[in-house]
Amino acid sequence: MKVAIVGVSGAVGQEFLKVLAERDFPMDELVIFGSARSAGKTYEFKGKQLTVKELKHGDDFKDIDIALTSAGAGVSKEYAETITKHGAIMIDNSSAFRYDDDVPLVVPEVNPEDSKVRPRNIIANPNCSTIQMVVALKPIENMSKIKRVRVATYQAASGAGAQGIAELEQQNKEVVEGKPVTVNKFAHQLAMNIIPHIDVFLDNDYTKEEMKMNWETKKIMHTDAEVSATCVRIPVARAHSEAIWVETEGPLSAGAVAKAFEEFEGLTVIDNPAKNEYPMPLFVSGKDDVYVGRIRQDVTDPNSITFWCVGDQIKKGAALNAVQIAEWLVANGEV
Ligand code: 2RA
Repeated sequence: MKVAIVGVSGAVGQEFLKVLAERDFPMDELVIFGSARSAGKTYEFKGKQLTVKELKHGDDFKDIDIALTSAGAGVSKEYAETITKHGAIMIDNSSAFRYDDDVPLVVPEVNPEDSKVRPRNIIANPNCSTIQMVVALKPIENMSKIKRVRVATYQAASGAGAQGIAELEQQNKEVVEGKPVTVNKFAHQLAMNIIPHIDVFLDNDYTKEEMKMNWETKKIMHTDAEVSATCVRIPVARAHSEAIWVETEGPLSAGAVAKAFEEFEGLTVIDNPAKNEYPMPLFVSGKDDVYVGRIRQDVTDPNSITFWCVGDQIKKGAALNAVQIAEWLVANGEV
């Protein structure tokens, strides 16, 4: 088994290295690729130094079985053919192929079987805000069909990559030192602020980030349930939080939903209001599971449940989900 990482110098690329090592992913060799700028750099993997190879068109992926790619949609589109032409399965973290009918969009806890049908040898990793939400929606859908979802997100700087985290750190320092604040990556100053704007605005006045939660949920869960999202960037380093309202066809009690969450693979429940215990991004950062809490009946509707959901954006929202797809392929003889 030979695995490649494409875009190894980015925040998700670096997390691929950590997650593959942490989970002792079964492989004989790991090859790491990056841009011309990253080529020649070295990164440690399980005590060995690996050197970044420049991503080029050619036959470098000839013996690769699985390629984990996270170098942006443009790079994914340009190199998909190079990566897959000899049979490598490309698990792509970008938005390049998510909405293509012949590319499965997979969250292993929700729709692992979709990975089997991949005519182009590409499997897409969903957007981070969608991944953590559908892990929590699935056990609800298993009990009563979901009719509608409303969600407000509180997304960490890490969603904008390593530069996003660096910009937040720099702004925090500048604010403390009373200096003018540098703004590059985000539309406005993020430190001491929140920004109700992630990705571009679309014709319907939602942002693309918000519509991704609608489109991707339908594709992953094979549902026609509509999702209305408001996506907000907050000055937190690396875990996304979401307030979620779910309307189901039949009534569900908060207790039954909490039990279903507890029993569901990939979810951890922290829900003890009496002790001020609920998931928070500071404590979920670096964790594998999606955390849920504040589970309660919606006072406006007996057929609705509302809860709070936090997931590490770089881990479950990106690198870990992709590696779990790879693990599923291995475990099911798909590779
Ligand atoms: C963000 N969802 O948080 C994006 C990253 N994929 O900006």
